[in-house]
Amino acid sequence: MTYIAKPKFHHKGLKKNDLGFTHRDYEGKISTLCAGCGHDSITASIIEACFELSIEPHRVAKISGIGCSSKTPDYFLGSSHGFNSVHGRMPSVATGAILANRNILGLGVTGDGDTASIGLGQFMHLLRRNLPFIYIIEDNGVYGLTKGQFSATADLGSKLKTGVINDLPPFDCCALALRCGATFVARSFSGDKKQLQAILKTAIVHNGLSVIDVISPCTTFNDHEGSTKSYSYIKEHDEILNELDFVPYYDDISVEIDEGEVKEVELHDGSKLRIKKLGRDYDPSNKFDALKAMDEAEKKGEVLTGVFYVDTKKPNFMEMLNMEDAPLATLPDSKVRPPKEVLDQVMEELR
Ligand SMILES: Cc1ncc(C[n+]2csc(CCOP(=O)(O)OP(=O)(O)O)c2C)c(N)n1
Ligand code: SF4
Ligand SMILES: [Mg+2]
Repeated sequence: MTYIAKPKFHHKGLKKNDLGFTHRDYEGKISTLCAGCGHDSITASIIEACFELSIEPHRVAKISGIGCSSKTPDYFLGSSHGFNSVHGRMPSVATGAILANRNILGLGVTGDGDTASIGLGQFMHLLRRNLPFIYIIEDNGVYGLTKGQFSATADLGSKLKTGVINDLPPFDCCALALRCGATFVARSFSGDKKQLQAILKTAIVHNGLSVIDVISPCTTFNDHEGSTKSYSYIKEHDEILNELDFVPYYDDISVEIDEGEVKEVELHDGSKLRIKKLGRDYDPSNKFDALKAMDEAEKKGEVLTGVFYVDTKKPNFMEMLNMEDAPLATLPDSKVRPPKEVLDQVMEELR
């Protein structure tokens, strides 16, 4: 039996989306994270993006690893499917889930430790596969849940609350994602809800792997002077690469566009991502421009945010595998199991 979420009974005054759902239908349990934690702002943006795009909650699978960040799927989309996996192993669980049911919208939430420390091997293989999946890294540069040790995204020279200085260079998850095959790569800041929501909405309709690295300050262990992932550091060093606006395909497009300043990227379902170029002539379809922009920002000590790269042409994992249109999970045994005679023949050959 398939469980289908239905709009709950709500006070008349609450705003509804096209499916009749209100914000409350996209909320989850009350967060148990520390007050001011950036992860809670990301949760709020996920709720808003799903509400505005009228996503059917029963069609979403939330998959995470272990960490404060990986706890957050409990705080949004309370009637969706959810799986809290093992530390650093979310990509393989997600790959299995999406392969089993290609109609599901896979939403992965993970941390910088989960991704770039223990989970680096799994992350790299996910990148090669272009699985249609949204991979959100809630990046605070520390292992928040285990009391704030440096993760592999902590910047060289950044300081822990205890005074310990990081003497190892970081992995840049966006640069890795670009190099290894992700077809949508973006960085945002938990405090910039407008930008983050536009990025999330685009990732939701993108038909391939979307990696979104969201700088998300840990107010308890990494929000002091000397940290490069604190609220004050990001506010001072944030350089916005492009101003984004997402237009769903079913909306009338009635926004004034200044041709000289806007680059429009059409996504698979006809939705459009409009990227307003600021200063430099940035082309999000050029991987080399993206790597160069990241490199330049790093040299200047800036945190570059925006959509770095979009490729709508590369086949996704399902297309590469030539899979049936019908989700595997819905196929009868007769279609997914070889008949007894074939199994007997295989056994015979192995004798
Ligand atoms: C196999 C395994 N190793 C280590 C741990 C301990 N552990 C739990 S969460 C975590 C780090 C979480 O850091 P991150 O992914 O950055 O999430 P955050 O808490 O910062 O959001 C560690 C090392 C574990 N649960 N399982
Ligand atoms: S320890 Fe840090 S990451 Fe974890 S909930 Fe608290 S503020 Fe957030
Ligand atoms: Mg972390």
